[in-house]
Amino acid sequence: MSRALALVKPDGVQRGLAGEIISRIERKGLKIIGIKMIEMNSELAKQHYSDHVDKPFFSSLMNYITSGPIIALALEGPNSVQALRNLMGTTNPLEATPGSIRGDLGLSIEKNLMHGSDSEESAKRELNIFFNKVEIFEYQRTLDDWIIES
Ligand code: IDP
Ligand code: MG
Repeated sequence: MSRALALVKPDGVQRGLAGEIISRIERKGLKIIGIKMIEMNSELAKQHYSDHVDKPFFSSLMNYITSGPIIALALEGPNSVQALRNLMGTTNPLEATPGSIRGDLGLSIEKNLMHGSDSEESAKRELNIFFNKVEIFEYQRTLDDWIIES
């Protein structure tokens, strides 16, 4: 079982698509083990996107991601990183597969609705940034035998 971080970015919240995005994550079978609305400050944003500090779009990304509330989700499931990345679609919504969240709902490479961890290693790092221990809930779902290989 692995864990991943998803964020509904400020445009997702503003456009009233948080429910749709979270619903798709739930319907896929990923288990929500943590959820909260926060507004990212520049310190948090820099920490989260530290890999992108040298990119030409970094300052624009900082403005965008701190421009309004986001919803952070801690997720669990078999290969949850891969499941989430496939559900989300590629970075540029214009190239994302129809059926994916970005492919169906977005047009902007920057305002692309959501974030999803890109590896197990970054998932661990990112979950530590957004959630502390008491905000993560470990519980059994009675339906899991129908969703997950035993
Ligand atoms: P990802 O969100 O699909 O993992 P990353 O390459 O990690 O994509 O980029 C982080 C975020 O930076 C993207 O989700 C998007 O909001 C923004 N971004 C990425 N590439 C560009 C670009 O070329 N122009 C503007 N913003 C970008
Ligand atoms: Mg990324």
